[in-house]
Amino acid sequence: MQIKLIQLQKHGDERGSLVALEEEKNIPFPIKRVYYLFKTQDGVRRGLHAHKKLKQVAIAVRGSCRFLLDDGDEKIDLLLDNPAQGLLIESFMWREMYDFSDDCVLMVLADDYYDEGDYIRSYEEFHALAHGGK
Ligand code: T46
Repeated sequence: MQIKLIQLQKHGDERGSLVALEEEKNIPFPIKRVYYLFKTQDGVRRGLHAHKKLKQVAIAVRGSCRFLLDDGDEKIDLLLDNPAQGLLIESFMWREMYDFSDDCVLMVLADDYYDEGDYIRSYEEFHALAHGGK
C-alpha cells in the first residue's frame, strides 16, 4: 500500500510561518468541507470507519496524533506531527486516529459534504467489500 504525504510549502520569515492550501493545487481535489478535531480526550480512538467515495487530507496543524490506515490487506501506522505535511486519505481506506497530544488540532479537508451514507462503520463489512470487489 502506498501512503501519500503531501509536503506543503512553508512560507517562513522572522515573523513566523504560513502554509496555504489550494484546491487542485497542493490539495489534489476540490475542497467542499473543512473540519477539525481538538480537545480529544486521553486514550480516545476515533475514526474506526472507511468511506465509500470521500477523499480527504488530514493535517496536524498543532500537536500530534497517530493514524492507522488499512486497505483491507495491509496496515500502515504513522505519526502526524507537522503542520506542513498533509496525509492523503483515499476512499475505501479504514482509518483510526489515536494518541492525540493534549494540544492536538487535527484539520481535515474533504472533497464532499458530510454524508453518513458514505461511511462504512463495520470492519467486517469493510473487509468483505475489500476482498469481494468494491
Ligand atoms: C474521518 C475522520 C478523519 C458532522 O456533523 N459533520 C462533519 O463534517 C463530520 C466530519 C462529523 N459530523 C458529526 C457526526 C458525528 O455526530 O460529528 C460527530 C463526530 O463525527 P465522527 O464520529 O464521524 O468523527 P471521527 O473523528 O470518528 O471521524 C472524522 C470524520 O467523520 C471522518 O470522515 O475520516 O474524522
